[in-house]
Amino acid sequence: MLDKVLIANRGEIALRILRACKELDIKTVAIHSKVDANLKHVKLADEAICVGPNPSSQSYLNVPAIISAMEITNASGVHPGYGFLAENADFAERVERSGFVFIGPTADVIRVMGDKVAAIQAMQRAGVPTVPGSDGALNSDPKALRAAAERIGFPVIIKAAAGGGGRGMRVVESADALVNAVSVTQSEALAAFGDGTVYMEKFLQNPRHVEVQVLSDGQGHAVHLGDRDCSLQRRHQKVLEEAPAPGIPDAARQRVYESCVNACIQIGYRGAGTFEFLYQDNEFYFIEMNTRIQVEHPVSEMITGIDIVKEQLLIASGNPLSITQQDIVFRGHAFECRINAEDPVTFLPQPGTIRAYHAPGGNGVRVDSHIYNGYVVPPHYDSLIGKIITYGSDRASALSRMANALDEMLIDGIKTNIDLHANLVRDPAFQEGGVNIHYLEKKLGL
Ligand code: MV4
Repeated sequence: MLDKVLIANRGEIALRILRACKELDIKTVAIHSKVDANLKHVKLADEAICVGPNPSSQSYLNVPAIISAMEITNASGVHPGYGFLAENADFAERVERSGFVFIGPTADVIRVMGDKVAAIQAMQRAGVPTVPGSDGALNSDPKALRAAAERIGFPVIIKAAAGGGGRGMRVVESADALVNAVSVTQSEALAAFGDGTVYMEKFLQNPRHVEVQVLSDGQGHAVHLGDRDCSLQRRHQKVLEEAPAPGIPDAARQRVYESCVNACIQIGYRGAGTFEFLYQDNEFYFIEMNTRIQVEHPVSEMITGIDIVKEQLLIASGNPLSITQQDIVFRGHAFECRINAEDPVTFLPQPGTIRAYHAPGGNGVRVDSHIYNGYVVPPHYDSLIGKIITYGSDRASALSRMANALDEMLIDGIKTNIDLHANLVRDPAFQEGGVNIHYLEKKLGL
């Protein structure tokens, strides 16, 4: 078993990882920037090291400082959380070359999934359904571009291979705009990612974002933990998630689960991972794979009773998966509201001091947050300050618990999006279930 884990992250996920380590009797090392010395997990960790000044580039992304911290503390592994270095293949490689365990997949697998063209090709080989598209990278030959688009059918979307999460994409409605759109997306991708490779997919007009959570040990065993619907988003930032995705026929669901599990075994996937799909007209279309723990992992934990972070630590310690698919019982429904320190009108981050904090509670209510009275939300990082997760035996009861939990929660001193959530959970279309990726932005009048 891993004996000491360095937590290369901050905020709620760092605290989440610390709690999982404690349950497994693993010693913890917190790293932090200057301003983050008072984070809750820093206070609770066995050891803490300041790795640099406030900008992430000099602290949470400072690879030499983090590796040094592992050496100084004699840590055996590093948990990257989400964001920062979580999907940086070069970091994973340096960690392993320095003789430490990277809690996640191998650097090779991270690298394949970071290249969206390679990821799609790997999934196609493994039998995962993908969006009709260009079968690889595009060149700039106008004739070939036109032929590809006409085979796929307009509208199409041009995406950067090094992009993902909504960065570097352009929708093309007709043939006359195609060549220019490809060339502009190539230039933008080259400038943004240092890689101008682009590919083409059929543009799906009103899909839902449905993703499948997996656990795989890299030793031939893999399971899925069902799906999550993350369609409620604004500018590619998820706002509210739920598990399972409502209203999906069981046959389609089981087919896609099986393809994800097979893919994990085929690519030698190790750790927790997420297959992202667009879901439209009863069909799943793979778009990307995330090789990290995700913000919204708690909703899957609630409906399966499995602690995904503990499973990551067990897998990274070299244990074969102890759970089989038959052991996993899906029960009930869960929601997660992401609580952000942001202006409710402009959505701009609102750093500041928390003057009063009352967390909601009660049956089926979970709060994953690092905040406390007097905590200062710094301006340097993501505005997520916590998550409310509710569970119920059915969707309506989980949603009613969320409405009550949001009303109970009080955060004074900074602006938050709690009222937005309180409004959303009372929205008739959302209550009905199955709204698409455009619903929230339309509701907000964007
Ligand atoms: C798409 C799409 C429609 N058709 N691909 C945006 C984030 C990135 N992960 C993929 N994205 C999209 N890819 C095809 N072929 C629409 C989106 C998209 C989206 C996807 C998921 C969640 C929110 C979204 C918001 C706008 C566009």
